[in-house]
Amino acid sequence: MINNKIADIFQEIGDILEIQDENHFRVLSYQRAAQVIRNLADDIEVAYKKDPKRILAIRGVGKDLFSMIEEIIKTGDCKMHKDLLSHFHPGLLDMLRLRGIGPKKVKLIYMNLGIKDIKELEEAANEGKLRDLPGMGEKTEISILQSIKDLKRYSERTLMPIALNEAKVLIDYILGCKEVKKCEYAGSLRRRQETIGDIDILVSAKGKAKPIMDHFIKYPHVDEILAHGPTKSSIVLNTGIQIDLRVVEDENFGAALHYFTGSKAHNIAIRDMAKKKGLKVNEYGVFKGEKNIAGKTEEDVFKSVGLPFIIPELRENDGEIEAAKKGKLPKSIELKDIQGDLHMHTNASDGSQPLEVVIEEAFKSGYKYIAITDHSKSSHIANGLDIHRLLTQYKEIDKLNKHYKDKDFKILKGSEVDILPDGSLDYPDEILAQMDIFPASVHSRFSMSQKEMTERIIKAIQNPYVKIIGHPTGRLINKREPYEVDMEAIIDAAVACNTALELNAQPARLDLTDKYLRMAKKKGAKISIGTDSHHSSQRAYMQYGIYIARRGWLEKNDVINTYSLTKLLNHFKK
Ligand code: DGT
Ligand code: CA
Ligand code: CA
Ligand code: ZN
Repeated sequence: MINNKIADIFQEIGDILEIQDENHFRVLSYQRAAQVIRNLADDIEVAYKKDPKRILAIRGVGKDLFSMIEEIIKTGDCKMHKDLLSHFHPGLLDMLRLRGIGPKKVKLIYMNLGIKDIKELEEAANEGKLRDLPGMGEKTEISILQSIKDLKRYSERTLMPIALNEAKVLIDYILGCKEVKKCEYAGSLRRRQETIGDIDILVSAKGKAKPIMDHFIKYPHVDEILAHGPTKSSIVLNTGIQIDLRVVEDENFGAALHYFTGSKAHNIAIRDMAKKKGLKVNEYGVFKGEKNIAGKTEEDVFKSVGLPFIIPELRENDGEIEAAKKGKLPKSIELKDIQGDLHMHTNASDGSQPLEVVIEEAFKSGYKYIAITDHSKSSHIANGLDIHRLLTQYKEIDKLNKHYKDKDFKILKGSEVDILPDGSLDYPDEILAQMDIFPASVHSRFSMSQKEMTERIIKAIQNPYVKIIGHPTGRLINKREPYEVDMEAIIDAAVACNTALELNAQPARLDLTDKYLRMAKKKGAKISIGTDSHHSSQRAYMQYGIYIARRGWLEKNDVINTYSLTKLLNHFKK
């Protein structure tokens, strides 16, 4: 319906005019029209096409607004709206999305303090600068900070691991309904994208769908029910995550799973390919004329268009279909290929468990080796180890290695060594020489220019003691942008120096990203998937690293911690 679009445009015009202190009645005319139009039951476009005069009959729509509506119907755009926006700080409109903040408050804050966006507003509220404005106080500041938090929660994409855990619990709940036959999640979550917009869940029913829908919307963690229909329902959980549930026919489950797994671009490419073979692909199946020839499983769908199964992680229409045609899909890495973890912290720095617990847990998990990599001395906040503490830890490790000697398990001496701003490392060479393997990471001075940062990291890559570069872009998803760095140059240097790059598996890092992993693979760089774990429970993060590695087209041999201990140590010897 075009109504919402028109209403949004009018609302924005009204808000901008109000912030700009325009005539009160003019402001109101846009805001009221927006409200009326949003509540109309009839589609304005349909009404207009039947008879344009019908639009003039809408309450609050006079000649001016009529011609704007006509313009939006005909061109999809509104010139006045665009002109207004082009002379306006867009951040001021974002501020309006905060609960309890209207145009009047935005104007007051902007005029008095020059605050132009939510970030500046948050800073000002934290610094107590808002409380002295007329009509505001400490309480207003607190409530503004709360609404900023809420807005972030609802507008940011959810980290894949968080969505994955939500989905697992929810699916268990859905399976608790007797009418459910199958239940699986699809969408970006199944493709293991690093962040998730919403979670798409498919179910097939043994009988009627209605009891499933009724069960679904009664999920205890529901904050809001957006839709409750016979075959599709949507809810928002109290974590802010939206869930779409669709009921599909069991005999079409595979086709639906393929369709709703996406990506959209992959679906379109498959559909076009099928068309050339005289087939039609949609969420109900693969059709030859009227006949549905493949819908039961995803394998059937791929087979019917002449392709082998393509794992969800690769379905981005980024070469996977061509590779599948040629039989050149990667033999994707799996969790069971992993032999050890080369990035782990203990409570000597900022981890939460003592050395022997970290080690025993890793041993019990079946790993063949781990590297203990506590922070180095310059990472003060993380309680980085000075040389004395480091060497004491190494003595402990020697002792523990004796204990595990006959158990096919080795503790490697390491450290997560800071790469200092000039590219040198945080310990002298004679200390580095005592380490078996370690990641070197940037933890300071993130704001360097791209040239400086690239040189800094390349210098570390060239250091003969450095075997791995930790979390190479430094980004924290939804929190901190990656630092400026020429990743192509980094990868080239890593290849030249036989230095591996890390895929840090912390949910908010997932760094390197799938795109760079693929670039690294193409250029022949090796990857170390490290959990950067600060507690044994974070061993589970390895799985997230594996998902992203699969999205980066990585195979077992691209990842050094799939190697046996001997192969790993030999790899760096030369
Ligand atoms: P998200 O939720 O933003 O993280 O990303 P997705 O990929 O989960 O997207 P979503 O939830 O909008 O839709 C789920 C899947 O449904 C999507 O991956 C592919 C399929 N799909 C949605 N819309 C279309 C469409 O217009 N055409 C085709 N071919 N597929 C679509
Ligand atoms: Ca989705
Ligand atoms: Ca969806
Ligand atoms: Zn780090």
